[in-house]
Amino acid sequence: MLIKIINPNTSRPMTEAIERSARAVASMDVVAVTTSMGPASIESHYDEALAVPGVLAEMANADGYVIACFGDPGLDAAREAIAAPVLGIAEAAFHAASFLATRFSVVTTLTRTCVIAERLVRRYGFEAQCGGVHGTDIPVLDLEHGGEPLLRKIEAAAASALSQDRSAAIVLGCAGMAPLCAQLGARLGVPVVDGVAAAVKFAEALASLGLGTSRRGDYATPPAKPYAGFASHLGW
Ligand code: 5HY
Repeated sequence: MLIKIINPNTSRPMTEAIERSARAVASMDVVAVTTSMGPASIESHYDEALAVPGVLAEMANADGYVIACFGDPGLDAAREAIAAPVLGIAEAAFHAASFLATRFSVVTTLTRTCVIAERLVRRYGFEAQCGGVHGTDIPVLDLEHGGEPLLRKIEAAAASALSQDRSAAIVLGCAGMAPLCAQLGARLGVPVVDGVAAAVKFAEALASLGLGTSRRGDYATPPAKPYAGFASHLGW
């Protein structure tokens, strides 16, 4: 069985980092792909909107899918598009963290994206478990360079989130933070959840159970119709 991980931004180095993190935990075959269209990084509502067609164009030829951007862009549309299980890294990380602590905090990139994560917390029903979403104002693509100063900045933000929110686990709010997960966990002494790894394991679990997205109700295949312009090849 194959799990396909889709990086909704067009950064190949970030896709490679995502694939390394996924391979480190996967039991099934995994492949990470970079979308052929969209923003270099996703740090706004506008970026997120323009990332979705690229995600949908990749929904084929796998037994499970992971959308590797913390806004879970296009998750519902992707679940309509294909019967195989589709996991967003934010939703997967929230579920994983909720098994590990009664309250968790999210540490993400630009403060302006915190509202996107806060909306997902509400949408997925984790208001009671999520103590807060905290920005570090680290641009997404800066994560590709890694390094001690960046690690220290995220560690400091996580440490203050734990005390401010009285939480006991950290959710990393960007796929680009996946390579830092183990080091942060060792330094903070609490569970640190990387959504890429969590989503890969949940996708494997569902695929191995032979379970996929329901074809009944709102996730049923969309009604057939012509699509124009750049979407012409995305129609039914
Ligand atoms: C991500 N952006 O995981 C999100 C993180 C964010 O390009 N990959 C991106 O800041 O929302």
